[in-house]
Amino acid sequence: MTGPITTELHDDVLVIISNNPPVNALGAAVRQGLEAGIKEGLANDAVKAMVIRCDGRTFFAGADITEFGRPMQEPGLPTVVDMIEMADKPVVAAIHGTALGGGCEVTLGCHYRIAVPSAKIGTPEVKLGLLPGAGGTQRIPRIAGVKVALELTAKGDPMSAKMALGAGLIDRVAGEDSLVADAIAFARDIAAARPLPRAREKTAKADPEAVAAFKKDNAKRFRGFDAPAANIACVEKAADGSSFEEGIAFERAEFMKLMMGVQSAAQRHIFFAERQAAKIDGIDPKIALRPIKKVGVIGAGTMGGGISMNFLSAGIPVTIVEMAQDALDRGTGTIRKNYEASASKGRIKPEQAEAAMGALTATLDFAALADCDLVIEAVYENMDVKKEIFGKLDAICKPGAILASNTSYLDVNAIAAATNRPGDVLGMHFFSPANVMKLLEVVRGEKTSDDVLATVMALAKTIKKVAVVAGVCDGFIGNRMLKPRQIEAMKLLMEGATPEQIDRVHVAFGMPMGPFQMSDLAGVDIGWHRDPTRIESIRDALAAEGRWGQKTQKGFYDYDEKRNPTPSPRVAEIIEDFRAKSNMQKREISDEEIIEKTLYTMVNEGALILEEKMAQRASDIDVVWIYGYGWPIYRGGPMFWADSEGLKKIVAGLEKHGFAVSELLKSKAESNGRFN
Ligand code: T1G
Repeated sequence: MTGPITTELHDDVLVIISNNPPVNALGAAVRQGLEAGIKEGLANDAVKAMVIRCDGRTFFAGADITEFGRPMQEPGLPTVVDMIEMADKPVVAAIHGTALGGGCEVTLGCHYRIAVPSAKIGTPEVKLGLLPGAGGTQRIPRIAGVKVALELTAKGDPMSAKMALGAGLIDRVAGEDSLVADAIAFARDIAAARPLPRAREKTAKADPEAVAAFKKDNAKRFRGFDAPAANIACVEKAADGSSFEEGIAFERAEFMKLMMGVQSAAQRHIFFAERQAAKIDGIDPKIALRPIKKVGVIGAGTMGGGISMNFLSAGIPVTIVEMAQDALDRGTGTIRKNYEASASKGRIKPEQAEAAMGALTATLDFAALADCDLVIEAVYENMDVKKEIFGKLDAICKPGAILASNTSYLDVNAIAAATNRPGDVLGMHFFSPANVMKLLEVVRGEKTSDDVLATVMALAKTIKKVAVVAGVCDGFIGNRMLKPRQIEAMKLLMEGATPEQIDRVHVAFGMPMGPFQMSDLAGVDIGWHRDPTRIESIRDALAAEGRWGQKTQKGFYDYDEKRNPTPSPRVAEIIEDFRAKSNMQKREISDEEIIEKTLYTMVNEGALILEEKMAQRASDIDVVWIYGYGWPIYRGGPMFWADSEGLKKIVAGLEKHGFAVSELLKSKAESNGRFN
């Protein structure tokens, strides 16, 4: 046999092997090879049972997502799965790595399943805006029941081999290093067993209470998404007394609806965009990286503590430095509290928390950073302070150490110029809370060397961050686009909109919160000049009255003790005062105008970022906004969203309100182009 599938005859057991790196995706050649392999086993009388297994790091990790949107080549995956299930000889799935999506569905078509303890099994299609389209929504309920099926399909998180054994989704657990032998032995054990267990012949018991509870428990998580409801409907169909064929037809129809929809296109876009962001154009992916065995963090505040936890949790020792003992104690105390909280919630084992704390060295002695391979400065945003720190680091850190600033907008080139080793300097902009938010903007200075950049991008994966390369400009990528949004939102207040109207429009769009809710959370006083007598803006007026946001129980909203917001009459007065002083007339503001002024301007800024090469690609900008600001993933990020809205419409909206449109956006709109 040619192509990615080969077969091996072990006496009376035929082993069908896939070798399709990197993840044995079920592309056309694999499906064709599987079909041929099964036919070979059925045609050979010496074969009493078959095993399907994969070489490389994982069992089939799903359909080949790169094939979506292109004409499907026969045989389709449902056909292959049906063929396996209807075989009149037993077929055993030998599972390692991650049997996901179509890979899981191949196992469900098999009559028996054996997995190594470290294997994971699941149907994450919902994370791509889809559902298991090769019978998974009909077979899982029949094998494991409605409850398990809801969790696996509508939430999309995989389960361990142990849990899958408990749920009946696998029949045996193999030795971690003896899967092939154990699978062949298992196949021989059951070779004569009849009737062959076929999921399609089982019955799923309806469980309306479980469905209702599941919908209620996940209402917030599913808000705005189409796919979860479709998965739930398919699982209900499997248990409503319909025949397997009726269920499959229903699943197919629901799958095609999702596949043709913009949400799945958006979520598939982000799946690849996130992986593309890790690649640095123009740098050899095999470039030698600098070993990072020990990390130093300067500053034990909220950011320094959160940054330290990323490395400690990845098993990388951290030396954290502060200027004063009480600040150091507060910082390390917060780190310990965070780990203890995670352990008490069962997110990590107590011994993991202990190990992390054991790898933390806290000191007031700057010289302790001398043997660190990477030092991250996380002190407050003052250029003079940062220059002084980097000058000191230059003097004490060993040659080859990487020096990074966590600055969120200051000029990384100026910081690098404070050292004699600008090639070793770059920005690592973490998002608060740094131990939770997945986004890391890696800011490439003019002189940052390639291996330093590549080292930090690879390190980001180690600490489970989604990293995006940004150029040196005010606000890099994310905050640079946030700026026009916040400016336009404030202007709209002067023209007659209210904070709650603008926030409502953004939340309805799918953002986790609107501009003013975000200001109250982050702090209205951030960046304020602190002079209560100098009142030049609505924000100055709020800050001057101590309306600093949630932390003072009042900001753009008033808050009760549970931090529930209510519109503030005082804020309305302040806005009215400013409007009067500026001789502005209040007018009706439409929701559409709010979108045009706050989101179209963000897209325009994104286009300028691309023009100035401050981002490598439009999809990187999408990744920044999904992972740094909660942009709804089913809209694919600002640039993908603009493409789906139509760039001509974006340009028209900007011009209608007198905004200068970026050349790149204009030219793309004129040529019916897209950013992605
Ligand atoms: N199709 C095509 N390419 C894939 C792929 C897939 N399913 N999964 C991964 N890749 C590529 C990925 O783009 C990257 O490429 C490389 O493999 C390594 O991936 C009918 C319709 C398996 C847990 O959703 O979750 O089946 O960047 O960097 O961190 O019902 O990949 O190297 O060029 O992520 O070790 C359902 C998606 C599909 C699983 C491995 N399956 N994949 O993680 O490596 S829809 C999924 C993952 C479906 C059926 C339906 C992860 C992983 P490059 P990686 P990793």
